[in-house]
Amino acid sequence: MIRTELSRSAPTFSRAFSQSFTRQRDLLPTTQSPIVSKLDFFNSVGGKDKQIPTYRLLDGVGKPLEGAKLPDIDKEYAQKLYKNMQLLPTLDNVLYNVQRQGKISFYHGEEATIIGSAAALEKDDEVLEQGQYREMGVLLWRGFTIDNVMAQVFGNEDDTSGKGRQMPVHFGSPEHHFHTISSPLATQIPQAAGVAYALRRTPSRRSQNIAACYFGEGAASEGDFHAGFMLASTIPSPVLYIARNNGFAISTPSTEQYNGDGIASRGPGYGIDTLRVDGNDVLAVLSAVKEGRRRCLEQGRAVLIEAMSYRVGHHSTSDDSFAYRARSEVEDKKRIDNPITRFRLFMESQGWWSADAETELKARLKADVMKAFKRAESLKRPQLGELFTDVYGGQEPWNIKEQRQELTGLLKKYGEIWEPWRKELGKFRNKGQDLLNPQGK
Ligand SMILES: Cc1ncc(C[n+]2csc(CCOP(=O)(O)OP(=O)(O)O)c2C)c(N)n1
Ligand SMILES: [Mg+2]
Repeated sequence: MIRTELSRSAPTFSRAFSQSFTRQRDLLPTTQSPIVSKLDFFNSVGGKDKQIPTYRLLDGVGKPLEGAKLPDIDKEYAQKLYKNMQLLPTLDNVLYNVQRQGKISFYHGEEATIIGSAAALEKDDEVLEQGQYREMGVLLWRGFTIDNVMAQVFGNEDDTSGKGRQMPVHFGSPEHHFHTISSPLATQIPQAAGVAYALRRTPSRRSQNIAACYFGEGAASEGDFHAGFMLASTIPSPVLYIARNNGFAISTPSTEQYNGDGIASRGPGYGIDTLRVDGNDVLAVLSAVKEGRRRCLEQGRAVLIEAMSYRVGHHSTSDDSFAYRARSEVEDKKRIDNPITRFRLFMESQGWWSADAETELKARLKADVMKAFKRAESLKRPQLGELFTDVYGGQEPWNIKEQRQELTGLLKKYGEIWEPWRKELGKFRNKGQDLLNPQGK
């Protein structure tokens, strides 16, 4: 309409000029966004009223979907995946029943997401995970032992993660490229973008390694999520974000956590390649994370995978989830869609697993975990003076020196004569003598 009026009111314009004017005017500045004339709000990246689909290979009873391209795995590899998946609930159960350290968090229900992704990463990819917990399976897959786990949980002298100075299940291991966990949620998301950028700038690791960053759908509500995604989006670097959407952030259900289509819908907003995967299907997670990793390296850019699952266990030992969800809901999920059962049924259908193997595995894992538990319990805590080592790199600063002196003074005053202190000191290697008598005289 306007065009017609314009050409009528400007009869001296040449035809060529008028056409180019029209073309330019039909484009928006700085975008190739197609122009439509229908007033149509949308709230889904999948198109009108559609939800983002979920990638899956095995159905609920372990049968491959029609057209599913299964990853190329053999019997040994499948058994390794399965054993690692089974180890997580075994550790859960033992720690749950015997825990005396306050808060320990659990894994029930997310074994496929954790082990499937662990298996898809290279062992020297840098892993950053959510404050506190659920990705211990990645460490175990990489060779961190059950003894290592127990030493950290008990904070004994064998604890290589933090010499007994961290909260339980706050693991870390430079040897396993596993960055030490810190409690505040989502802090690892911008850090992972930075780690990936550092990888890109390190010639020996560029195009070789990625940073893999796990977080829950609850953590994705933190400001750090957006800061991290912005950084990863605008400063391209190979970071693979794995969002575990397990339906809950402690007692907050995901229905109250966001109003969009999960976490996956946010990826395209940041220009990040995104996939939603069935987090209870270990083979689908394995394939998805392998492909995500490949894309990260090939494009040198961030990728987002949202793994859909359900947190079957309580949030932690300090949570009773039946206060905010029905016991029957949990029982139903356990029965209908159990990631371990699903994979076991698949293995059985391949002739790779049997009832006898199952009984033997469960008994062996339980015995291994109990043995490590008893050993960890019997060990001393590190020397008390370790409290002050490795706090900072380089020269020890004055405040640490001052604190050591203060504690030594208190030990001299109360260590021998006050029963609660005497008793407590007995739990440490050398009973505080490394501070009281550093020369060993
Ligand atoms: C910044 C911050 N806020 C609150 C908490 C307390 N907190 C610990 S775990 C958790 C829930 C996290 O939920 P989600 O991210 O979905 O992970 P999930 O526990 O389901 O694996 C909360 C709120 C925290 N650790 N850090
Ligand atoms: Mg959650």
